[in-house]
Amino acid sequence: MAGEIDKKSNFSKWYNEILKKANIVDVRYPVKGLYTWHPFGFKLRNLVYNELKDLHEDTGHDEVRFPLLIPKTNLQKESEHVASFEEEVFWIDRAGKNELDEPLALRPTSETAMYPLFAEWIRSHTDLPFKIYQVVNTFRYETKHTRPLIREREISSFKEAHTAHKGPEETEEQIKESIDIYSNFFNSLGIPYFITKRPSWDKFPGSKYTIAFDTLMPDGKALQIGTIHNLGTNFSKTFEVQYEDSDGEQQYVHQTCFGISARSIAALIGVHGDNTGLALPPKYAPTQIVVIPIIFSDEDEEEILETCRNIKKQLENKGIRVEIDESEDRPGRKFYKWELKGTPLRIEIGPRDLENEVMTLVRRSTGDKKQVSLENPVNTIEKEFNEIKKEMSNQANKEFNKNTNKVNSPEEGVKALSNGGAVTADWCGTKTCGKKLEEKLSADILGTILDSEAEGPCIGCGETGEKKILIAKTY
Ligand code: A5A
Ligand code: MG
Ligand code: ZN
Repeated sequence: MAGEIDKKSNFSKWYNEILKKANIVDVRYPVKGLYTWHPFGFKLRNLVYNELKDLHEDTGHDEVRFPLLIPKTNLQKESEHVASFEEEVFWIDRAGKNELDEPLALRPTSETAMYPLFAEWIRSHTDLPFKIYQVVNTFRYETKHTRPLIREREISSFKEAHTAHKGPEETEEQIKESIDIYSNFFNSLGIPYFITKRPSWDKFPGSKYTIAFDTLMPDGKALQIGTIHNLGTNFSKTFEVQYEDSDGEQQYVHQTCFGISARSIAALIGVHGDNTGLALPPKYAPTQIVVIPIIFSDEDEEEILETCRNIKKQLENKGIRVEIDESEDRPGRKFYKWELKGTPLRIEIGPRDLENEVMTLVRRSTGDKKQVSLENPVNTIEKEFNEIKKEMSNQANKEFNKNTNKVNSPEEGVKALSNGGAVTADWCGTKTCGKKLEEKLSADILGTILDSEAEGPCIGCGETGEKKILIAKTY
């Protein structure tokens, strides 16, 4: 992006600029919080979501599609759920000239759309576990600062999964599986994350508890990129979702739900991008390789182009997404254009390369350049892709770990958080102390680190520490 905007010191501006320059989304739709995907952005989105869908399918979740509109009485059945979403719901109460008999809500999430039908679909213990997901748009009238992909009012790419089980043990097993699915997903994107159990005051409305994935964005703020909720029997009692157990008794199912949005794309862009533009792991780049002929004279032209096309064909036959840039632009201009789009690998072929029977490879992530034989390009490229992926993950992890530090007092916390990032601390586990701590640090308790134990006393009140918590400023 001509290197003008610095990602770290001016993240908001960098982010908006990259969404525009790299053709991810257009923000000029005339309704606040609604954004339009460009073709390039949507290709990237689909590559990422195909992985997410595969991970669900591979673990036995089947895709469904429920309607967008929820009757008011259904939405309002679960009291804790509706109380929390009340302020965020868009309503339809008219159609043409007529007022509707019953207002319809645009789904803010689909529990109350789905579970009345779960009561019909689930009859017997042989129907369990029951595992479905859908990728849809949902609507929330967000009052905090809206941002493309990060805080949308039309959550354009909402993946929500919903499961039902016989009892609490099976439900805990499902939570573990969902944590695995999300871990695999973010590992594959090279996005580092914390997994925490949200404090009671920040759990999903209507759930017993919430497990959340958070990453750190370049401005040092934490972004919640996925959540997993144990719903217990709260919703099944409300919507009468029962099954007949092996003794012929009626039992309420135990439920979970878990969601991911386009925040996963925002994180991918934010974590790996740099002042030149996007940087994408090979698996997710709409164009994985660009081949650039370096032509100095008419004499060389034909043979160079021939070689470029030949390489392209060999790679394409293996399903690698590759393009040749045969435009009239000068090479430097081409390099810049494909770097901005995050193309992970550039192949340059010029007269010198031909002479030596090599091609020049340039990695987007590091700028590293090397010559490799023209023989067997598929093998070479597959190896390159693996290394690039590893390198990008390592780089992201390094940054993430550098920005996560243990503190032993609120003062240390304030100081550490002033540079952005997250801090870990020992905590007594009480809400009053937690709330005070959040105020003192002007930051949020993301939650308790799973399976952690405190090493010392609570940094808030000095009482016995129970758990290790993560604290960060958040979006
Ligand atoms: N039914 C469950 C899964 C649910 O709705 N959970 S949730 O409210 O936590 O949302 C799931 C995920 O969607 C969140 O973890 C967050 O990453 C993302 N999300 C929430 N609100 C969003 C918004 N306004 N814009 C973009 N993403 C959002
Ligand atoms: Mg909310
Ligand atoms: Zn305390």
